[in-house]
Amino acid sequence: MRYLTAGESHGPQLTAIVEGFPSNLQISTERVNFQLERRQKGYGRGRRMQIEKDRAEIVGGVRHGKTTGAPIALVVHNNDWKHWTKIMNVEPIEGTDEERRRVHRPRPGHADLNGALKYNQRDLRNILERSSARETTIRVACGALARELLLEFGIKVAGQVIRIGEVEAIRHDLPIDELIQRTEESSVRVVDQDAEAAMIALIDKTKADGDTVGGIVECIIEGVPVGLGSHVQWDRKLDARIAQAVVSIQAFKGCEIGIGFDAGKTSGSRVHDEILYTQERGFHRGSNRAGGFEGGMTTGEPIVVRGVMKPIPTLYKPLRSVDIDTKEAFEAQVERSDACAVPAASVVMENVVAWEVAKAFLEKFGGDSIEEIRRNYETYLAQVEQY
Ligand code: EPS
Repeated sequence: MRYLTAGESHGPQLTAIVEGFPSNLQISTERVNFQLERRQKGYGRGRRMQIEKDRAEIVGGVRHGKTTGAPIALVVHNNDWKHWTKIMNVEPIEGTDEERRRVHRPRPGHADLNGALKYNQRDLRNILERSSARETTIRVACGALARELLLEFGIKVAGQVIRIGEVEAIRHDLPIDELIQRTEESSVRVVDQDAEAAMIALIDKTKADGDTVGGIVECIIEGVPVGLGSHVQWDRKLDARIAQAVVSIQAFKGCEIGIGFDAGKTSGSRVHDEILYTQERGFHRGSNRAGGFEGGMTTGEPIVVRGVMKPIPTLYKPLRSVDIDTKEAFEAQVERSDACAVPAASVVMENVVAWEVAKAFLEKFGGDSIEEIRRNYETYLAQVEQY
C-alpha cells in the first residue's frame, strides 16, 4: 500500500495515486469529504480557507461504491487557482517580476532558501508552492481512504489538541466515541473548556501581534489487534514508521509514542505496563504508558501518538533574512498566513497515522479482496485467543 502526491498550492489541483488497496472495500465519498471538511476548520485559520471548499474526486479504482483492486486516483481542486492562472501557468509567460509574482526574499523557517539552493531556482515560488501545507489536503484524502479499511474492522481514530503555545489542555480519559464527539464540538479540538477559552484568546492575541503559534496534538487509535509491525527489522517497526509519517507533516518537529520523552525522566518500574490476564480480555496491560507499542509491534492497547507543530513561518511580523538578488538584509515581506493551524494539524495527523496503521494491517492480513483479508484476520484472532 503506497501513495504519491503531486500538485502546487496555487496550481489547478492536488493529485494522488493510491496503490495496494484490496478489492470490495466499501468507500463512502461522504466520509472521505468529511475528513477534508474537518481539516479546513479550526480557530486561527487564514483567509485562504474561505476561498477553498475541499472535496475529493475519485477518478479511478472505485466503482459503484467499492474498490476494484486497481490503483485509486484522487483529485482535489484548488478554488484559488482561478486567481493564479497566469502566475502558475505551465507555459512560459511574459511579464515583469511583479507580474510573475516572483519571490526573491526567503522566509526563515520555510523551505524557501534550502530548496532554491538545492534545485538552483531564482524564483522561490518554485519551492514554496510545493512545500506549502496545502499538500496536507490530499494526504488527508489518502488517510481517509485508509480509515475506510480500518472502519471495516472496527478500528476507531480520534485526535485532540493538547497544547497551543503556552496553554495546555487537561487531558480527559474519555471513551473514544465521546472524545471524538467532544473534540468535534470545539473550535480548537479540545475537551477542556477552560483551555479552549485560553487558546482562543491566545490565538487572537498572536494574530493581533502579527505572529503565529504552534502546539502539540495527539492521535488515539483503538481496536488495533496485537502484532502489527515487527521487531525483526528496523524498517518494519510500526512505531518508527508512524514517527516518520508524523515528522513528515509540514511544520512538525517531533513525535512521541505513549509517555514519550517523559520515559527518560523516571525509573523503569514507573514506566512499563504490567501484563495481566483474564478469561474475558485475555492478555492486557494495567496501564498504557507505552502508547500501544512494544518491540515495534502493537500490544493491542490503544495507539497513542503525539506530534509537535512549530509556529507557521509565514509571519506578518518581520524576521531578518537576506534577498537572494541583492544579498542585502531585509525584513521579511508580509504574506497571507494562518495565525494558528494546530487544530487542522490534529486532523492531518489522525489521517496520516491512520494510513500507517492500515498499511501495517494489510501487511499482516494481506489479501487481494476484503473477504480474503477478513478470513486471515479472523483466523489470526482465533489463534491469539487460543494461545
Ligand atoms: C500555507 C499558506 C496559506 C495556507 C496554506 C498553507 O496559503 P496561502 O499562501 O494560499 O494563503 O492557507 O494552507 C492551505 C491552503 C491549506 O489548505 O491548508 C503555507 O505556506 O504552507
